[in-house]
Amino acid sequence: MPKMSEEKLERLRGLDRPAFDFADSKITDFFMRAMEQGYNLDTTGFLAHPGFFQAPHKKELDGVDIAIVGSPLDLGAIGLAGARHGPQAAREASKNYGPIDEISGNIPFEQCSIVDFGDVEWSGTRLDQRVKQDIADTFRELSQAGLYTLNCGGEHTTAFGALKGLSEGQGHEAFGLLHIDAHCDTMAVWGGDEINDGSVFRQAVLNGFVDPERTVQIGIRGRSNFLWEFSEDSGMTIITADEVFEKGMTYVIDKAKEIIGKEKAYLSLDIDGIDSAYVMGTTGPEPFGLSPRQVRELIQNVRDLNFVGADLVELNPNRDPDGYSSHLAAALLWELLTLLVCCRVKQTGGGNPTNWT
Ligand SMILES: [Mn+2]
Repeated sequence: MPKMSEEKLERLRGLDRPAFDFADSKITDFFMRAMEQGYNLDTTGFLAHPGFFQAPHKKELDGVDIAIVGSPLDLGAIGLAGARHGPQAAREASKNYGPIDEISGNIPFEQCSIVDFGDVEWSGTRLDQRVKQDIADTFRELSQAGLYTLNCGGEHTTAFGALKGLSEGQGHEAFGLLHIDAHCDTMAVWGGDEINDGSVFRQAVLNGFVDPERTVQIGIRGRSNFLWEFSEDSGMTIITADEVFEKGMTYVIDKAKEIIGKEKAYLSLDIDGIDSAYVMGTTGPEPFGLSPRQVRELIQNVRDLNFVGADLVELNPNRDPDGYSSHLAAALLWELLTLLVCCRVKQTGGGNPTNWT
């Protein structure tokens, strides 16, 4: 093997810079500022800020742009229990994500004040009390304070509480909905619970939180398609997983934008929308679904819409012994957070950095 010339070695040694002395000074500035406040690049040990993406855990909302909230609930999950452990598993995995928005090169924590609000606190054991009261009250408070919200479930039923709170906090707004899922979740009341993780969006429409004509449901497939008549009857647009593969992502993205439009919207990501070959750590895994790249592409290409809230639901760590589903969930939560930051910055102009102290 030929020896490297002294000149070449000299040139290469000249490229060796100290840690955090990046050519892009805004990255250096971020690390200098955030690390002084306890943000840590080495996430293996005890962290000063153990919240989502090391966002500061705060309850006071003054000056805050975006709150990430955990909803540890699985009482209304049809199928497997365990999604109540989703928020904590996603938090743990999220420590390894951030701080850069890969598309713009911006740092969300420098653009917006982001907090981990913690988990919704339960006032009792009943499902409808937790959803219609505890979750809804939490999100109404955040919405009335003008915040955008990112909910981490928990079962999909938690989205009903988040939508109720956001809608009521904003003068009973009916949101457009970008819904990624294997299932439409618009079934009829079955048994005792009016709202469960199979009926969330029928109930969200019937309560006026979601406009079905501004709703698109993407990735639908599987054994239970006979349950989703309400989606078609109410005017929702369904794009099945097969159609996504046949028509391609450009078609899906254009269609979603056309249907949702520029009014306020909500993005709900059920992680079972992704193929069970990638995600078995979920309540109702389904094969023949979307790839993680397709879901990421979709989230990254709707930044010009007007999302005021989003969620990632149905992560079930009990079915995720190797932690892969949690790892992917955290990566997708980061994409959802950057989406909300982009939408927020369009409204506020940005320039409101996160403070950890
Ligand atoms: Mn669902």
